[in-house]
Amino acid sequence: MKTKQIAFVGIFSALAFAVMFLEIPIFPAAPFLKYDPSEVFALITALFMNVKTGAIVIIVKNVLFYFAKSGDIVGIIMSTIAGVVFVSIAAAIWKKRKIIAAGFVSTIVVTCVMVAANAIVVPFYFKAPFSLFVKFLPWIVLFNIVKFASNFVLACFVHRYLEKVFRYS
Ligand code: RBF
Repeated sequence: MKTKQIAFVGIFSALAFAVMFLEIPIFPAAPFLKYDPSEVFALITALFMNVKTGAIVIIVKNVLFYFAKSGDIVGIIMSTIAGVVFVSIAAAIWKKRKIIAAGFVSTIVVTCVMVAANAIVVPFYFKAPFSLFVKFLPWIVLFNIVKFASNFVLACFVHRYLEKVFRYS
């Protein structure tokens, strides 16, 4: 790892870790789905560095959060899967200068992946029949679309701001 890469991971993992404490359950019908904007900092890292470094930011902030607050390994694993999928796809397409496509494709793919992950995890997590997952399904779809579309738009603004800062520094 180069020095600049280490600095990026340190600063952006710390920022991502800090905002993860927000944990807003945006849909009361599915309170285990909690919104936070931490993926914004991982996506920014992936754009200024590379996809692998962005994924490292996701893993570092989630491991820190597991020990600092959550203690819920299932939630952390779900958050890590979603974060890595979102950042990898969004950054890869963004780098081909297709920013609108990056937002749409990453949000749709991460939503599909998380529907599949929830289909496996929800019955075990709540020790309930598969029908509970079906009940939660509309909220899972809506949550992932709202969360990742919002975080993508936020990342666009932060990225534009940082590009100016880095240009004049
Ligand atoms: N996070 C997501 O971004 N998308 C999901 O679909 C998702 N599903 C989850 C399912 C379960 C059963 C749990 C416990 C967590 C899930 N999470 C998901 C993570 C959650 O929103 C939150 O980020 C973590 O619990 C850490 O606060």
